[in-house]
Amino acid sequence: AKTFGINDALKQLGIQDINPGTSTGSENFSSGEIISSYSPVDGALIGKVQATTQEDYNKVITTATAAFKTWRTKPAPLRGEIVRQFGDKLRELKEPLGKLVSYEMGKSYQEGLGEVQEMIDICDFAVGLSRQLHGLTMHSERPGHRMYEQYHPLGVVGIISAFNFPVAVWAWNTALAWICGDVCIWKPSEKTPLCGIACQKIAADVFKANNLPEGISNLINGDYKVGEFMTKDARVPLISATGSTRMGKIVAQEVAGRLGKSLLELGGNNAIIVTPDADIKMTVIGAVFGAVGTAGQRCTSTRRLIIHEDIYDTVKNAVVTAYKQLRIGNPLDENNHVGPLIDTDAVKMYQNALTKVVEEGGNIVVEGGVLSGNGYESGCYVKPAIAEAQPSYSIVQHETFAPVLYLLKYSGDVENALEIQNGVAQGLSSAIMTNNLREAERFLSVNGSDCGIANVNIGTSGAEIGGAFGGEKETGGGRESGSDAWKVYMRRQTNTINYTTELPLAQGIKFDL
Ligand code: UN1
Repeated sequence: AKTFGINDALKQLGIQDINPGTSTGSENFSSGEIISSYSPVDGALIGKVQATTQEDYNKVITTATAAFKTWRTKPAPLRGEIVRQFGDKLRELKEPLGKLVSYEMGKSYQEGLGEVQEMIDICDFAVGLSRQLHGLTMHSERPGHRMYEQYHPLGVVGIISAFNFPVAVWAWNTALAWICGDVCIWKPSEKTPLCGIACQKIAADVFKANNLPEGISNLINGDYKVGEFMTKDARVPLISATGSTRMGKIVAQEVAGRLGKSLLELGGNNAIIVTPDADIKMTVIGAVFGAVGTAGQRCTSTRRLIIHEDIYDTVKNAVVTAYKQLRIGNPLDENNHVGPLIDTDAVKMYQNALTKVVEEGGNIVVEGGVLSGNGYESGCYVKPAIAEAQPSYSIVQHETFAPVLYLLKYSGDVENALEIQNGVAQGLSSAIMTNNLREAERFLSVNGSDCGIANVNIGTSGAEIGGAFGGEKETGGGRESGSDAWKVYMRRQTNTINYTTELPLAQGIKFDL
């Protein structure tokens, strides 16, 4: 049963029963296998997408490579104007697209809308940036010489995105890549292929309306093997990949093997440190949203609460009480806080984590479990769980993409909490809850958090697009979205110009002929 206006949303977005999953813009084709997209919300078949074969991909890369030659010559502010129009279309279609995100992925409608808002925000950011792709001017050591640097478009950018942010992560990459003069080939997750179809249609309409060639925005579909068409292809100078650390290691090695560039956004194991000076009310909101929002399937989800022993029981009781108010159910129903996991495989991983933490000696304080019965027929709805654990447990060291929160206790100085926080392989997001200036600054200092994102009195998830997004260690080191993340989508060129009639050599070298 497709409820909550889903049928209308699909119609508005141009989703068919069977959709060709390969596209260079207005041209849509595909000769691969059929991928069926089932909603985790109610288990219903939403639609089908035909996957991309190697032959289909060859057509795409040829078209994209040709389009790049035209697109790169358009002035950057003009490219910005196209992205502005794309952002306007997203504003028009925010509700249906937000609904599709919610229905196909399972996050709450509010979060679906929030995801589309991130797309709109990055478009606005990219439009401004299209007039600010600045390089530096340097002073030459030689008389009568000028030296400066410029940023040129890179080429075809391959984007591999995950199911959990089925539209925003593509937009972060593609909006910047477009204003930088690149063309993009996107492989969305095979778990959320219809979100990809919808976005590609919106982009294609804009390019067509502006009489721009096929191949500036391209879509391919399928599993990791389809991603490999790009990772192995030297015609794709940059691969931006979001997903598991396991996937990232494979992509990194493949791309490095041909000396390509990769931008990796991989797993997180994000913690909030709660010190004796924390505001408990704020801590509870930040921690609970961080742990159960998107059913714990954000790479920035809060996995660990590192609580000082003096306030441990207070914080634990407050969080447990908050969990009792959580309503789990259809994410399109705005009365619910927590929707389903993406599929039943994710449910198994969630169950394994709960078994494992108990085996390792953990103590469950909020019981988990899979929900069944009316409204839960898809088998993907689970109860957010909390376990008291030790930092060293292997399951605590591991990222489980589900709403399982571990409570860890520390004593003494914030130093000890930092050691626990940094003592994992991942390094994406981190937070401290404190009103103590010394603790906050210590957390942000050179020997503080080792993560790409470090927040004070905010949770670990829900980053704004204006900052560079990404993390260290096994998170992969990439940065996308705001700040100067655009630079990865361009090639830098250093130019030295001699406007004299002499040819002095640098470093004072004499070479008289
Ligand atoms: C992700 O989970 O892959 O910071 C991205 C956040 C969101 C993006 C998450 N703005 O939680």
